[in-house]
Amino acid sequence: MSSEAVRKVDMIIVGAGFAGLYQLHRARGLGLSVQLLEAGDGVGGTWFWNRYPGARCDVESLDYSYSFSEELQQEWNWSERYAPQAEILRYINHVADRFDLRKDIQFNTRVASASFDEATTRWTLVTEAGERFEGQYVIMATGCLSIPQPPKFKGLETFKGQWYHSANWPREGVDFAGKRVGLIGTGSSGVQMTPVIAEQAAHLTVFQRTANFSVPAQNEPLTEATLAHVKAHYAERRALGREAVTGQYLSANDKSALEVNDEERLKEFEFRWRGAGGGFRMLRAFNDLMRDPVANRYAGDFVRGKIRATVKDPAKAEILCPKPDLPFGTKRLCVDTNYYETFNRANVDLVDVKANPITEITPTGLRTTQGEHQLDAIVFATGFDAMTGALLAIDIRGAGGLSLREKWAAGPRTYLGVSMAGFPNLFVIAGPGSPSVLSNVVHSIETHVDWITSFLQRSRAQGTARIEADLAHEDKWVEHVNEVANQTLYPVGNSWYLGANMPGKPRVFMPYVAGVPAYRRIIEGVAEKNYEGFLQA
Ligand code: N01
Repeated sequence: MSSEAVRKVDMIIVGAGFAGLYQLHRARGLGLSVQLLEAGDGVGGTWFWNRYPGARCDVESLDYSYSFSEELQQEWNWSERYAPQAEILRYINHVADRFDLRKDIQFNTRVASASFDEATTRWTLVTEAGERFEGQYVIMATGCLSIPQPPKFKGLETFKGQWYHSANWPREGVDFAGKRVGLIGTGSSGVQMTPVIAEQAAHLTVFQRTANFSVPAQNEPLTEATLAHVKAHYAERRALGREAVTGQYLSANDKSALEVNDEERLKEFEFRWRGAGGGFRMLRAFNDLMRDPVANRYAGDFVRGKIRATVKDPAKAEILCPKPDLPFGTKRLCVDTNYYETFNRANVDLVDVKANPITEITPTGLRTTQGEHQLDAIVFATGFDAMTGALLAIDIRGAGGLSLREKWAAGPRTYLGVSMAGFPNLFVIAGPGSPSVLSNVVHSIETHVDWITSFLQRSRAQGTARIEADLAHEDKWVEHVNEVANQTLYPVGNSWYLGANMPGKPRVFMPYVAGVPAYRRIIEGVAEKNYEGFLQA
């Protein structure tokens, strides 16, 4: 397309991950013409970019999958409880083919700006290559963890070896055999990579700034019998997920950690650590882990006990134990396979870079305040500009030229996590102010897409050209999101949920913590009251 030509459609979707693809499918069902723009050269979003060794989902595959098509969920066979990245990418490619989605997707297209025209009530999006697209509706399906935080280390440009970021991994993979590898970052990405790189490399040094909590995934192959059973009862599983706080059914214990004796408490934690299936089940061990500091401390102490029992070198174990200023689960809980065990290997070292900060990258390695480490390769698992990064990377101008970057200068403000006052006809999927990253995000994506689609169907039937969140309702929602977050321990941990991982980013707790069922009842209530809080003209 020439840069002067404008492609006009009803809806423009940005991003071809789980959210964008499903929105495309649903919008077609409304009879809308749709153009989906995707920066990568394939579908998959997060799963397209994050190809680092050991990458897999921390939500079980049988839940982290679309529920909208019975045929799809019956025909697809997941191989493991937690699917590896390559398998999720195969799944999402299968979905794109099965529903014939590719013909409306333009790949290798990064959106640079989006501006709303009050006279026509339409948006114009301009790509980095200068192409223009015009649509009545814009759906930002840009993802919550899609803008990697670039490594900002003095001297990186002098490094003679290879360096990589977890979220921008070479497609052909990396062979670390015989190499001395340095890994910076111990969030979910670093924790998943550590055991795999340790097996390949001659030597691995993990540079840890903050010790995070990690729990065993208890991953295992899914047997034919398990698959057959789940498929026979899939509707029930999905229904349980809808009523679970995270959108994924994990049996929750409705007792306080304070109402049981030490023996019962330990038994419950042990059960969740190994017997019940591992992973996020630990967060559901008692009903007050994320609200009561004493209850939370019990969980933290339990995991610290496990670390000390697993890691043979007591000095390493102490470095790996999260400190009391990080309550259990307030940073995204890591879900691992053999993470702590890996530190018993002779070829793995651990460096505490909080005590001895990294001062610079050198041509042959990395220097901390304690000395130099010789490295052939450096892996940055240093995270993302989460939740707002992808939206603010685009110069979005709403009614009257209002800039989203200015509106969000002190932190994100949305109504219901899907819409922003001043930005008519533009919706965000799983945005800040919705359960999003605190939930099984595929479930939250389906909830948002279905809700947005119903709203558009109705507004088109009524001849409404412009839909916009009302500022007063938005303000109230932001207040509510903060209020419920402050009733929990979440804002205590210095996490990316708060923007605390990005120097200079406003400190605002971004996801909505009240849980998936509570949130869904709110948005359903809004819909029933003629989409209360939206100006419709
Ligand atoms: O990123 P992170 P991630 N010097 O921000 C450290 C999802 N995800 O890519 O804590 C030294 O969690 C930083 O240290 P600190 C999941 O939601 C899911 O691992 O800021 N260290 C931290 O240790 C996850 O939460 C899956 O002190 C530096 C690490 O880098 C989210 O993505 C898999 C540093 C960043 O951790 C992000 O995870 C992977 C510096 N200058 C990701 N800068 C699954 O489904 C940063 N760090 C399993």
